[in-house]
Amino acid sequence: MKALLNPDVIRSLFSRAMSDMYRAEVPQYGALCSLVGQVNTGVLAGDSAMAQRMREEGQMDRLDVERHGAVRVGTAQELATMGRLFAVMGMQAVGYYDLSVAGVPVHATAFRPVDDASLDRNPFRVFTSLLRTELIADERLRRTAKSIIERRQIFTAGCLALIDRAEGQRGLSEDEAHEFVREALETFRWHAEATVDLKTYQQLRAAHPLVADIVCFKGPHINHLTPRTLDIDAAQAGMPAMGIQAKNSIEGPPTRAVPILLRQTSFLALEEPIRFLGEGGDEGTHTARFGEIEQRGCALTRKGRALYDLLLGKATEQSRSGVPIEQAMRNAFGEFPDSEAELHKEGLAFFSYEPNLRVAQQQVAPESASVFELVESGWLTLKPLTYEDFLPVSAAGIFRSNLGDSAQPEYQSQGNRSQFEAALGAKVLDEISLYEQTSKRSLAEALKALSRVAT
Ligand code: OOG
Ligand code: NI
Repeated sequence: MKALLNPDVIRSLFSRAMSDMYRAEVPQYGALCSLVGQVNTGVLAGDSAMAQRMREEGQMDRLDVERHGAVRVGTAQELATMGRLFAVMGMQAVGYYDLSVAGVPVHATAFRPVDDASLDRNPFRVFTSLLRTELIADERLRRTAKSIIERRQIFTAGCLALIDRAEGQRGLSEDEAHEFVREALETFRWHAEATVDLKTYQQLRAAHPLVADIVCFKGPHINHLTPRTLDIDAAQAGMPAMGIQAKNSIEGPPTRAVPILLRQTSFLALEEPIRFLGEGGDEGTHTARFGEIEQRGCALTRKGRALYDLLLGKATEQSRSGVPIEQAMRNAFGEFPDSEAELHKEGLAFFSYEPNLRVAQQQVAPESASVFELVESGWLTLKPLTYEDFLPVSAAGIFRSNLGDSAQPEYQSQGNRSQFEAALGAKVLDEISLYEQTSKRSLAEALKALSRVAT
């Protein structure tokens, strides 16, 4: 029997290859990566406790690897095959994101590793959106769009064959994995030639820039990659000096002592030359590709998430009445508790638990002690669980800032998770349940370790 690679290894090979391709294709992304590198070095030099913690947790050597990328597909078939392709790399569909509420005619999921060890080995995930053709109002245009995307094949024959093989033999050998990465990469490559004429492109673009982006090309080019920054405020402030045009504001919660969820910002998509079909080979441009950076904080419980959404709503309301959005966010989020102890006590955030065996040896915990008492008296140490997912309102902000047009249509639409799952051919996992399980497992193990000391 031939030896099969761990899917985490295939994911690392793939994200590396994707990063190399993107840096070569989008030089500005390379500049952003250098900026992030400088900012991260500065933060670590100034905060030796953080540097120490990251070294202990083995995070240093993965600091530079990309956290996520994004693609947009056109049909159920494309989404389902995308799901199978990512499964070869140990990535599953987590979360459902409805973007129609923000005037973007797609819904989405994130393909990502789910267990801690895999996230640790390589955190790469892909935010994957599916076009909702039913949101194209004009019926003739909708039919045009559908017939174009239904005719195309975005995966190479070699890639499809290797997905089949991986499913059949439950993995890939090293040679097969290298070939798979080469073939899979083709799907994500940029094409400077459109598959339609300029007029069709313009019509689809008028329906929504995203419709044109998804429909008019040979495949779903990777539209951004996102490294991790340790100080997103500094990175945002540093962009102009590097000649990088940053998006106006950082998406997500404001700066806090204890970071929560996800903060992200991007540089604006580049206007790139495109050749269109037709006699004269019309020339035009298209904006799709950009670079993004992210900073992750702790995962919130359902209660914490409800509070986040409530305060985000308040801030949005304030900003509609003229308060700058950053100020509005700071005003609203004053109400969100900002210490680990409070977040834990009020059940707003998820934590893992470390047993403190030295304390337990000196002083045995009373049988009846609650988890909070064990934390307060030092038997258990808290560690926030990192949020590994996305935020629909932030994602919509990232989409919008990169579409060029400021006016967004208002869709009379609800999310449609079951339609998305039918297209994918599988249910998406519930992200909050994943954090819940991790937290519970860690608590059970910590309590067991403490009780072993006690006996
Ligand atoms: C995806 C935008 C969403 C994020 O980080 O929230 C996203 C896209 O533009 O296709 O990547
Ligand atoms: Ni992104």
